Amino acid sequence: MTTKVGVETYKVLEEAKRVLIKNNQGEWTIPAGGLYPHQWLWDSCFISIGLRHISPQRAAAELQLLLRGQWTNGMMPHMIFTPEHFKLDDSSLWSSKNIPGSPIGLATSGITQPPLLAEATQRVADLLPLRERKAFLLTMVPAIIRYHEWLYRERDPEANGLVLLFHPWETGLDNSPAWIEELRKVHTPHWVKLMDLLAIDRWFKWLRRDTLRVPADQRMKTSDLLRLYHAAMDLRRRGFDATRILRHPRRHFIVESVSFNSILIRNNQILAELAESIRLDLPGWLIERFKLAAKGLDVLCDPKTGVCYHRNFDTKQIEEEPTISLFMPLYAGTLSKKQAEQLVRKLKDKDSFWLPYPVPSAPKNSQYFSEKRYWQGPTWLNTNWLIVDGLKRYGYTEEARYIAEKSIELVEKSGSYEYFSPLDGKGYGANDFSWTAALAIDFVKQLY
Ligand code: 2M8
Repeated sequence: MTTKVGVETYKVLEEAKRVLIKNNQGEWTIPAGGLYPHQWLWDSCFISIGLRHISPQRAAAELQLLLRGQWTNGMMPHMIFTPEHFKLDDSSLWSSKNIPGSPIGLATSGITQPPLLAEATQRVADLLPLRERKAFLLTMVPAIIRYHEWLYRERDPEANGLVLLFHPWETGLDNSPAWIEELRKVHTPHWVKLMDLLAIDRWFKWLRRDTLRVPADQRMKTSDLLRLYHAAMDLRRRGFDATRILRHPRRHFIVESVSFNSILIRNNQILAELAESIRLDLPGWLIERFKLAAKGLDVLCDPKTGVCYHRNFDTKQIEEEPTISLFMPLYAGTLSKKQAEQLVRKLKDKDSFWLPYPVPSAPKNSQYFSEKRYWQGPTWLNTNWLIVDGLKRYGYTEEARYIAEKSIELVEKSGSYEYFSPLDGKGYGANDFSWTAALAIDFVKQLY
């Protein structure tokens, strides 16, 4: 079968299946061999969304295994470490075993990632036979409720429905221009300043494991990576405890992110549906917070245009740095029809986002734009998936179809790369990347 843009979809399906089999670890999947040897939270959610078309049972296991990493306070860590791959920059950075409430006998990170568990759970459950579905939901839903409770209890100190993030890794969009700016403000110790001043970034290449596998011009600068480690070490020193971190907001990266909150809002809605389907009551205070969340997001948005930017928690300053996050409120479903229309117009602007292979992680006319550099320009299939889902729910079927077809075309043309040039579709980052493969399968299934 061929798509409108001439892609032979069966070839894409075969390629995607090969990648998922290659990265399969039994009951869970690594994002990619070498560079990403552990289990990541939102990767496993995206992976299960594609994997359910091959085996709903295996997709269910992928999500259930994530629950082994849940902390007693409800936090879902962004990484669960595989013991044989412990590296200096991995588990020792977090030392989770020293933190009360972390899972026993398992090393995890101490921060979270975009909360897509409810979405993934619902999609997988829909394809399971009735009896298995119920058992699956009975294990997943109470854990997801505890996770959303943690998010609103620990990360919404002003009880306004907007949750805070303490690290760019929590956003999933690590070096997105918006986060690099915020990070540089608070995590530039003297030694990093000196590195920048003397431009000796490349002397510290040995500290990195990513650039051993991927050319340096596709990743972030070493000094920025060191800032990320510095931020993580600061959080660890405070036991990842929100109360202690919020005591000195000026010293930490603390932001109200549009993309994370948008994903949370949609997942709140789905969680409420899931709980109802198994006759489980959500706590009253949580339902109230879900209602506030949509209004909370409005605080970050221009009511006329529907354009939303993140806010620095300490200064309460809205930072107008355009990135892929601009389009996440479409996924949240919180925009009025008029605002959505304006945002779609922005999406289709040929000088910024509507490039030959949309949607770039940063607009072409941004000073940060680089077609190869990680979250500063390349097109990623996971953000495309979220935008496509939002566009469809707002009735923009043509635009949604176009982005889905171009996403499938990327995989046919270049393979299952981690990210792609939005200009010519060339693949960059890790090859044989799991969520690219999984979401290509889902896009094919959505369209044909
Ligand atoms: C990237 O992030 C990790 C840290 O969490 C890294 O750079 O090592 C991001 O693209 C993130 O969104 C993704 O979940 C992770 C694994 O694919 O890689």
